[in-house]
Amino acid sequence: MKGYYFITDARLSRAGNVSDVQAAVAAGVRVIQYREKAADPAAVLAEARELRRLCQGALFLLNDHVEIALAVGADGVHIGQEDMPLPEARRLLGPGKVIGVTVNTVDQALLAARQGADYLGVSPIFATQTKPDAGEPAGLSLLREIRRLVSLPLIGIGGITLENASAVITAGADGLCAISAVVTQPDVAAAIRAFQRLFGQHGGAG
Ligand code: TZP
Ligand code: MG
Repeated sequence: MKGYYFITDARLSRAGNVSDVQAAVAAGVRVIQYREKAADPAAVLAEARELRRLCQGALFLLNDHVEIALAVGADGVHIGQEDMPLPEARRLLGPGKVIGVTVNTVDQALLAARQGADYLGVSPIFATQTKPDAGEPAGLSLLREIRRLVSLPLIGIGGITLENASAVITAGADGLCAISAVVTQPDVAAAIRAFQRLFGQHGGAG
C-alpha cells in the first residue's frame, strides 16, 4: 500500500478508464481501484472485467461492488461508511481478499481496524470537488491522530496535489490518491510518476 494509489474517474478522465489504467500499470502503480458511480451494474461488470485483465501485477479493487468484485476475480473492494458493512463484505469475500474502508473520523478508523480492514482511506484530507458528498476536509490532523492509534496502512485522499502531497506523507500516510490531479493530465503516467517520486518509488518503463 506504499506509494501512489490509482482510482479511475471516467467523468474527469481525458482518455478514458482503459487508457488511464494502462498508464497506471505502465507507471508501476501497485493498487488500482475501479470507481464508477454513474453506470448501471451490467456496464460496471463489463468494464470491471476488462480492467481486471489489464491489472496484472497490480492489485485490482472494486469500489462499492462486492458482488462484481467476486464475479471478475478482483483482489478486493473498497467500501465507504454507507456501503455494505465490513463484516458482511468479509463474509462474502473471504479472508484472502483485500478490503479497504473510507474513514472520516478516528472512531470509524478504530472500528474498521477492529473489524479486520486491510487498509484505511482517510478522507477527505483537503477540500475536493471530485466527490461532492465527501464531507468537511479533515486536514492533516485526522491523519496524524489515526496514525498514532492504528497500525494499518493509511491512504490519504481528497484534494491532494503535487504541492501538498509531501505534507500528507509526513503526516503519516503510507500512500495517497490524487484523482483530478492525475486523470485530467495529458500524460497520466507522467503525472503518476511525479507523485511516486515523492515516495522515492520508481515506476515501470512504459
Ligand atoms: N474519496 C474521498 S475524496 C475522493 C474520493 C473518491 C475524491 C478525491 O479526488 P481528488 O480529485 O483527488 O480530490
Ligand atoms: Mg462507496
